[in-house]
Amino acid sequence: MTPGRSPAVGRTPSSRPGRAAGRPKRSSTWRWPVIAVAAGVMLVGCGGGGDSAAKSVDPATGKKADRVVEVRMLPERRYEPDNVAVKVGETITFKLKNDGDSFHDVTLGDEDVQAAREKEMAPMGPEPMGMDDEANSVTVAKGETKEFTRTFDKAGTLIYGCHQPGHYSGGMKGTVTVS
Ligand SMILES: [Cu+2]
Repeated sequence: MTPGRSPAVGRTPSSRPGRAAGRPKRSSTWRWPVIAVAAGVMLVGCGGGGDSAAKSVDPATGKKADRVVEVRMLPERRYEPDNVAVKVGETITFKLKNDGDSFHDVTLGDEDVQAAREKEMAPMGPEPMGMDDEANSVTVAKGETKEFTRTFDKAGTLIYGCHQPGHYSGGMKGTVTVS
């Protein structure tokens, strides 16, 4: 989106938990048109810390969530649960609860999306850090909970992975099975 920028510029590591520093403007290969909308919704949600009503609608489809699925991030760098089964057409609000001892994040997408995110995070260094939320990536500080809502309109398997340093390669991932 901003050409010619070095990867490190504009990605403000937020040292304080819960603050989305800077503007979500990183490029993502995934669903470009909805990013602006999603970012707006997430920023609104971040301010109050409890405005889940604003986030229980999929910004891409306008559909209200059919149900809420809670996913916990554990200190041993795992998600609980690590598989979520949904029906085609269902809209799910994921409630992401960080019970770990550092930042964790969730990127939802296929293998390519995971690989791209891993590559994007690589230059950020070895320390866990907060990142601006995007349409398909949400970072959660320890002790905090965030939500995002997504409609699953195609059968198949998606992955949710954490791309804090070493987490994804260490197995911090889960699957959404859509059938
Ligand atoms: Cu993690």
